[in-house]
Amino acid sequence: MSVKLEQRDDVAILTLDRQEALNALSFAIIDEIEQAIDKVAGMPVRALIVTGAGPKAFCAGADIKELRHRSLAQQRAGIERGQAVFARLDTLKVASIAVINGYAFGGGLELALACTFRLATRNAKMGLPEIKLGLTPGYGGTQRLPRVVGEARALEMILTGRTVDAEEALRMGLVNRLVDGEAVEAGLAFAREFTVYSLPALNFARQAVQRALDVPVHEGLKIEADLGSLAFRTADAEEGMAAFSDKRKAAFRDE
Ligand code: CO8
Repeated sequence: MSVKLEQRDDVAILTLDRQEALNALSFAIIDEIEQAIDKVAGMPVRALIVTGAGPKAFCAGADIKELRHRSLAQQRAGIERGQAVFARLDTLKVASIAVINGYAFGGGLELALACTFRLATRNAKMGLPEIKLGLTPGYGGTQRLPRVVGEARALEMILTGRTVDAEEALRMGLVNRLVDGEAVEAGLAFAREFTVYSLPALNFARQAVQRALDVPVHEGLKIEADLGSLAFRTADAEEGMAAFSDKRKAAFRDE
């Protein structure tokens, strides 16, 4: 197995481990990622960390050696399959954190873009170099990158295929933070900043923000009103407001 799944406290950790190919995404690994996401959906966790094994790479992208000599129909099916698997990260019941600990190219960066948050170690290097292969991004990069960094920066990265280092990625908002030390520990520390809160409230907030970029503002505000009202009806909202009044720490129960 090239995808490892473990649980540390209340956080699931998915690690790509195919170090001889810099954790490149073979079609078999795409299947394994899907199986791991299925398992995470049934685990008692409050966040998912996605990272790469070894000192060099988060993930060097689709397995280029597998891509050659495929029919057009196979290529289209492969693209749609990868898109569908990565889309499951978006809709997973818990937020996901990509800890980019080295190279994240092509499908590797697209995997990170499908996560809720991205952290990068200082040696991280990112890019969508498909253009250099005569290809274009196929696992969501053309859609998610402009939503994260804006159209002009996304077009620059996609049309030039250039590599962005960790500092530049932070400046352009491609990653949320740069982290030092061990990747999983850094991801766990970040996760603890939100896993203490009510899962229903976290999910309502995440859904509202995710849908913001797909609908006009007036519709987005309706979504905000709907989800905000649902949050207000939860026992956790009652507990949170009571705890504020009582000057104590809230004890959320995800209800
Ligand atoms: N696929 C297959 N093997 C890879 C890949 C890859 N993407 N990246 C690295 N490897 C392999 C190398 O072939 C090498 O194996 P070997 O020792 O057997 O020759 C091993 O990993 C180590 O790699 P390098 O020796 O190249 O290591 P360096 O440190 O010199 O370079 C780089 C690291 C810069 C990351 C370099 O390996 C590189 O440029 N890799 C390719 C990056 C890339 O172009 N990624 C985009 C791929 S296309 C894509 O992701 C499209 C997504 C959507 C497609 C939809 C398909 C259905």
